[in-house]
Amino acid sequence: MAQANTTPDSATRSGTAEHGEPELISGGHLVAKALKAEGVEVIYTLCGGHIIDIYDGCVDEGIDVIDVRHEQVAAHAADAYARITGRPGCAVVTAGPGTTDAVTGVANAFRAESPMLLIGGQGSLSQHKMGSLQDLPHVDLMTPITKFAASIPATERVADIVSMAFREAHHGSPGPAYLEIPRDILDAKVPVSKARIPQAGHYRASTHSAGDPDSVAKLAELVSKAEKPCILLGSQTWTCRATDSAIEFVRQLDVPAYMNGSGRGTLPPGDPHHLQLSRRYAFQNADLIIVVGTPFDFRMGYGKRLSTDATVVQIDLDYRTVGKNRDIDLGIVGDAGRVLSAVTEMNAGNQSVDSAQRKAWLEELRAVEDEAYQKRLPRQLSDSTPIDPYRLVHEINEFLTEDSIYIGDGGDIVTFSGQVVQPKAPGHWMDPGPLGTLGVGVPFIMAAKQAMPHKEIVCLFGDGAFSLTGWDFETLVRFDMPFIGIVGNNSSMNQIRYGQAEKYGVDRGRVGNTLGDVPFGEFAKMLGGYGEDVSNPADIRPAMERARESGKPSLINVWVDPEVYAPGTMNQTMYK
Ligand SMILES: Cc1ncc(C[n+]2csc(CCOP(=O)(O)OP(=O)(O)O)c2C)c(N)n1
Repeated sequence: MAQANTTPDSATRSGTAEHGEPELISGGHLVAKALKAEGVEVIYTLCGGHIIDIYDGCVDEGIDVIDVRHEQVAAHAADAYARITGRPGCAVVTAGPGTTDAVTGVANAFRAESPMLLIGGQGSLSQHKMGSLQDLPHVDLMTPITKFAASIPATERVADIVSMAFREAHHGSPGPAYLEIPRDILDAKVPVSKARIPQAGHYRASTHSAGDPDSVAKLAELVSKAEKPCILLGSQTWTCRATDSAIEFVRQLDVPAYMNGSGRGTLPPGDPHHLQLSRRYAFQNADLIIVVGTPFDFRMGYGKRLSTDATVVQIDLDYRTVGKNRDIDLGIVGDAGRVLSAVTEMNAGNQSVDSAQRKAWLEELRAVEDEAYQKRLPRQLSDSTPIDPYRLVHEINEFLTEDSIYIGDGGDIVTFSGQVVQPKAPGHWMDPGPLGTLGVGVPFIMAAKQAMPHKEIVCLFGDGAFSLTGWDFETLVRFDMPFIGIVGNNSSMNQIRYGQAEKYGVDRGRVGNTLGDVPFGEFAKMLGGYGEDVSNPADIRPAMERARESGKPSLINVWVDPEVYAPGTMNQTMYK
């Protein structure tokens, strides 16, 4: 894979001490040193005169520079890099339009609790409020969608404030931070001795808090006494890297598990405790429901889908999430891994867990699960043309290996995949998160391939979603980042079309959501990738195999039936 398109200079630009002069360092080089201390290995960027000194610093620090074609892509890639690596992702954009272009990516990271840092340029402080090129109130713009937004007032403070941003980004549930650096502050050189340059591992504390011990003990008791418990492993299961603790918990205490968001893949498909299609039933019939690291937001019907008779326990990194929208019986603010491990340990050898009862409960859920699966199976195996979206997502699920990171970027087509595609390993499922942003696919691929070059990346796009950020397919070609892309092409924004047609009738329901018949395989070829067009269900798998073999960024354009919709779209579940 092509790494940074930069070559380190042999001489450091930080200013060599000569003739007794103090060693000098510029703001951009201080940024790079602070990024390096945090373990940031790459920045995503689109250039501008306000920020070039940061690139120069990155050259010295050996930080890769991935230059993209739209700042939204840079910000989404930084978000994805943070999710995949557990280290902050960083995007660097120029002042004004560069920063406003990045807003969507930062907003997405905010709702997804992803600790990315956006660094943006600004006109020189010496021209403050004079109408300098690309001047905007960036900090005001960013404040509501970040955990921390600030302007850096002095070159000496640059690295210090970058490390402050990282502290803030990791506090409680993680999230994005934004720093504006005026051009003269970035370019100025100051004596190294006057700048605080925080050293790796010496400027922030571990955030793995264990939760209130009394509450943890209470949870251990509830689990041991429950007859029909279940657990929902949400995104923070992955954020906290709590997957091993979660697996131990469900296996040792015999608790059926459901997964959502980045928590998908915590248990492998086929695991006796891995359940998916019986969730609604479990939430109605369980006597104990443990919700880990996911809010009672629209994805949970704001908590309304949980039986009012069940004992509900919520574990979250953020105190503001616990008990929000729905009453709970027990709340624990803490790290999912620490809490679950403590509960497992407290119950080790506990005889009060009635294994026969648990077995019967698991069998009850498995029967519900199997019935739902059998009902859907004919659609998954359908040979009809145009292709049933269920068949497409079934083929993708069969195609994934333990080393495939799956990314979903689209509307209805991705709703289908949410029902059928099961990642085979923890951290191998990526979606935008609760902001539901279309266009994350290409940048998420970029970050996943950069962070995990040995992994295979498989991305399912809607044709609408791909079109938002698709030009950065070229960036994937330029940096030699192979992946298998599948476009579920229905020439429409179908998820919106359904609700419109229901409300206004079929003809009026077509307004504003109809796309052209774009053969995206040709688009991939035009930009130097691999592409194919598929209209027959039997050709899906061989086309994906050829894309895998090609070793190139690829798009398999699959024409799917525009007249069928996923159940979630038909129920308009997302608005309820
Ligand atoms: C950036 C952004 N703009 C608009 C929307 C609203 N939206 C949700 S689903 C959808 C349709 C997506 O179409 P496509 O990706 O082709 O998938 P399909 O629903 O057709 O399967 C739209 C426009 C959104 N979620 N994100």
